[in-house]
Amino acid sequence: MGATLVLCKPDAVERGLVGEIVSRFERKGLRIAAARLLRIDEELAARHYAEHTDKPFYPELRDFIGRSPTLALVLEGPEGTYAIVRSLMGPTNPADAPPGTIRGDFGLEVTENLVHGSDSEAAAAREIALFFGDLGT
Ligand code: FUP
Repeated sequence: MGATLVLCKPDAVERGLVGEIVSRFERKGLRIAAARLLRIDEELAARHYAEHTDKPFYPELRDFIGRSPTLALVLEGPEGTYAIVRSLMGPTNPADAPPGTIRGDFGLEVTENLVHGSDSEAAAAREIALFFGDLGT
């Protein structure tokens, strides 16, 4: 069994693409284990994107991720679920993402890239605790 954190970012919620995105994960066979709609404030953004806070793009990323609600999900599936999720998402920059991926089908630029998925088992454990630790998932 594996689990990973997925964020449907503010652009996905604003554009009404949450159903489409979640449906793709469900049709793949992954299961929703937890979900919550929240606005990511500056403190949570800095913890979630700790490795990016010194990067030049961080202020734009922080403002974007907090501008309206995000749907956070824990998805469960086989071992390596985080990698399955990332393959369905496509590369970070939607301009490079092939058709058939979420970013390739719905995105145009790197900040507003619709979704986040943990990039390793360790990151998944850390990020699930960050977003759902208080719920005991
Ligand atoms: P990913 O793992 O695909 O979410 O990508 P990264 O961890 O490398 O980047 C995290 C977020 O930072 C991306 F979703 C978008 C944003 N970003 C930029 O806005 N500009 C960049 O040059 C790189 C990343």
